[in-house]
Formats: sequence, C-alpha cells, structure tokens
Amino acid sequence: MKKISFLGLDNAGKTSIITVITKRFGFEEEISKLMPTRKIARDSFKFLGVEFIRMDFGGQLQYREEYLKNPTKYISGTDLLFYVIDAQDYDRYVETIDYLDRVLLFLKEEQDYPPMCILFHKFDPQLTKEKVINQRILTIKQALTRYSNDFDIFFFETSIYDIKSIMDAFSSGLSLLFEKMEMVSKLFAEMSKNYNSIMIALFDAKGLTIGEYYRPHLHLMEKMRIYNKYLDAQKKIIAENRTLLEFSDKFENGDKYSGLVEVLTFGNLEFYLLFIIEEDEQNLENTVEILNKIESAKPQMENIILQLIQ
Ligand SMILES: Nc1nc2c(ncn2[C@@H]2O[C@H](COP(=O)(O)OP(=O)(O)OP(=O)(O)O)[C@@H](O)[C@H]2O)c(=O)[nH]1
Ligand SMILES: [Mg+2]
Repeated sequence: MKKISFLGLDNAGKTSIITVITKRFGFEEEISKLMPTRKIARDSFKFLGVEFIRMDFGGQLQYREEYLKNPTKYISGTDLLFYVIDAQDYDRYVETIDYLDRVLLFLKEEQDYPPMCILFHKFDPQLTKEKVINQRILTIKQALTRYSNDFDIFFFETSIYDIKSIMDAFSSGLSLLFEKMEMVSKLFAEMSKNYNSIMIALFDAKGLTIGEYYRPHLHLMEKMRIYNKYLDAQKKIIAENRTLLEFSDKFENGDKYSGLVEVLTFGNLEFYLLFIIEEDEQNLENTVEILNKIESAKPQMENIILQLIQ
C-alpha cells in the first residue's frame, strides 16, 4: 500500500483536483458545491495493480497547525506528495511557501524524501499567456530550487478547465513510483517516427496516463480538443461495449485528423490505446493503412505492459 498526500492552503483546489481525477466527466456541479475539507479526507484506488491511499489534507489554519504539531502522525510515510498552490492568489504566496517550508523541514529532519509535485493550480487556459502570473510562478520556482539538493521536485501548471493538465500532473507523479513506465513513452516516441502521428497514448481504465507521445509544439487548445475527443470515445466504447472505435475531426485551423481508440485487456485490467494521425485528404487509403499498421506495434506494447503490471 502506497500513500499519496495532497497538501496546501485552504481554497487552493486540492479537493477539486481529486474530484476531477476520480470523476473525469460531469464533475462541474460537484466542484461548485465543495465545502472546505474537514481534517483529512481519504480514498483509495489501484494503479497498475498497486493499491494506493490518497489523503486530502484540509488546509484551514487550525488543521495545518495540528498537522505540524504532530507531523509524525500525519505527514510521515508519504510515498508521493502533491503540494497545491492557488497561482491566482498572489496575496497568499508567502503564506503557502511558509507552510511548504515547514513541511519540508520536518521531512528533512526525518530524512524522509518523497518525490514532490508542486502544482501551480487555477492556472486557467485564458491565463496561460499572461505575463504577470507567469513571472510570479517563475519567481516561486526559482525560490524553491533551494530544496532541489534534498528533494526531487517537479512543477506543474494545472486547472480544472483543462482536465488533461490535471491528469498529466497526477500521472507524472505516479510514474515516479514506477521505474519502467518511461519505457512506454519511449516506445511511442520511436513509433511516431514511422507513422507521422500527432499523438500516441496509453491510458488505464480510469484515465491515468501510462505513457504518451505528442508531436512537439502541439498547441494547448489542440491538446485539449484531442483529449476531450478521447473522453467522448471512451464513453462511447463503454456504453456500446466495444473494443475499438475510429473517429475523425478537425483542428481550429481546418487540418483534419484521424483517430483510433483500442481497448487492450490483460487479465482483469483494461487499457486504452489512443492513436492520432494527420488525415491525408489526397490519400485517405493511406490513413487507413497507417491505422492498420499500428497493429504491428502491438506485441511490443503488450510486452511492456506485462512488465509494468505488478
Ligand atoms: N478558477 C479556478 N478555480 C478553481 C480551480 N480549482 C478549484 N477552484 C475553486 O477553488 C475553490 C476551492 O476549491 P477546493 O478544492 O475546495 O479547495 P481545497 O484546497 O480543497 O480547500 P480546503 O479543503 O479548505 O483545504 C472552489 O470554489 C473551486 O471552484 C481552477 O482550476 N480554476
Ligand atoms: Mg478540500
């Protein structure tokens, strides 16, 4: 059993993030009704056959004080830590870094060094190009490099308005606990050379990323569009009890793409393979051919998955 802790100030968005991860579709209403978490909320899930317990540490001041008064009871034994910062709330940057400092100080004293994912959350899509917020986030990142000798720290920008950003941050965190996971992305990068693909990805049944490759410089909006298309495809696959679904769509600039989602089953575990290529309007048969070719890469992929499942 591994322990994942979500820490951060009250109102940072921890429970919202966990809600997005567990629900993936139709979470808006639930998030709009969230109340501050009282003490610690726990849930559990399985990933690649491993049992995880997820702890959502309510961030109101009285709780923070209690955790820090009794850190061995609350904070010790964390295998992976997500620290959530409300990136829009500049007034509380000092307060949140102070809390993080105190948590890290305790862990250091204990010589307990879990990998650490720091989420600059509420980095909503319309803010991604704004100078001020980017500058402020950068300043915090620079300040936190003082911990990089002791801790493995990874930064993410996330928003509930970009589901993919949250799934990526969470999956990347998990991947730190599974050494072999990076083999999947490496294979996809390799495969992409043969297929001129826009994206190749493998998800578990709950939507966590096992590995993925994106064509470089793919625009955020295009990524979000593909991911939403994928979510629709997965819903349809489940509703219609399918194992394969092909679709096509176009980007804002009019470029067309073809996609395929295939269900791969290992024992009682299901995985979803997503494959997206540019649509060749002059030669539609070519597209079909490439989609067929992916079949030939499957044995290698299955081999890796088998090594990953514990
Ligand atoms: N704009 C924006 N608002 C968000 C985002 N995520 C969460 N919120 C809002 O932030 C508020 C607080 O979210 P919670 O998830 O309850 O915060 P928390 O960190 O769990 O707070 P505590 O339980 O008190 O520690 C809610 O009103 C959410 O709607 C986001 O990505 N963007
Ligand atoms: Mg909460």
